[in-house]
Amino acid sequence: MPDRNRLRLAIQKSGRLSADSLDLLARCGLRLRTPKGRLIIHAENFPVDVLLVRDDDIPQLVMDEVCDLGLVGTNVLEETALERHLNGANAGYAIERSLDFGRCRLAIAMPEDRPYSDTGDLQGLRIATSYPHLLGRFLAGKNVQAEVVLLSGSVEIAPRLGIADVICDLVDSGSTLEANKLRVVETIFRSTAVLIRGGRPLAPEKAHTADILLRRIDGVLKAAEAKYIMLHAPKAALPEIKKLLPGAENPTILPLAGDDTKVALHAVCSEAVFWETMEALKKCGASSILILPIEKMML
Ligand code: PRT
Ligand code: ZN
Repeated sequence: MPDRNRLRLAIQKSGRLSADSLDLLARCGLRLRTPKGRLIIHAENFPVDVLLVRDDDIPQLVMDEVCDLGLVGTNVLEETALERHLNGANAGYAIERSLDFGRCRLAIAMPEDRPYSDTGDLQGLRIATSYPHLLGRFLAGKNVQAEVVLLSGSVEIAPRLGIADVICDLVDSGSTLEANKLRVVETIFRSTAVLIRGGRPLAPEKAHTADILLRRIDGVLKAAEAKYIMLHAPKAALPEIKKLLPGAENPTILPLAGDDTKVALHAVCSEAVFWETMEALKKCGASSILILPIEKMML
């Protein structure tokens, strides 16, 4: 019998989001052993069961309340929601957190040698895509009539095969497009991985577990950007040095043994510390500047 109080979380079984999803859960302290071939993993030290599924199935598993939470790209989420709205199915969900992986954009791309000036040039063309609803919404918004050719994969070869004139597909680095002599002419959607829950509130026991998980995710996300900075500084330069520290509140100032003119400064910077910042600190007289990663953070 499944334990009704355990939270069910769907993640991608195998693909671009899998490693980052498992990594996030591990950073949140969930002990997940992943035996090969298993479709469900019971966290050993936390009341969460993780379902390993295709990313396309994640929104509907959450919207149909088979799972309480899901980790999925907003591209798949929005496409599914549009489709379910059209079919009159329940499309309720809430985005609990935006995550720092799975970034890409859904873009219309044309053969490099084809001229393009604006969306009017898409009129009457055949556009191959796996995202008919996101594309349809974009075209309708621009008053463009085009034929949508539905393909489930390898969309980028459609123009070469002669089954479409242009494509609408996910782009990350752009190298797939380049290899197929295509160029982006319109970005229609920007996507990132998100943690979602269904439209209805969770039962109290599960809501409590979800709250703990969300707070841990917040800690992981904050720690990813944050850095711990340590440096030595002349006392006189402190006001200027403090102004240079990105997003630091109330640094700790410690005396330096054997030197009355200098102090040690320790601070948590909530934003990334770039080389330029370090160079500016050095110019103000700072020395022995150390920037350390932060593994976990709870404010
Ligand atoms: O089997 P399953 O259905 O679970 O996996 P899948 O093959 O449908 O999806 P997968 O693993 O390829 O992608 C999962 C999710 O990762 C997507 O839904 C997006 O949210 C996100 N993501 C981020 C991407 C990309 N970047 C991406 N670049 N998904 C796909 N691509 C593909 C794109 O379709 C194109 O073929 O990568 C190619 C382009 O990459 P670049 O770097 O050459 O531009
Ligand atoms: Zn998929």
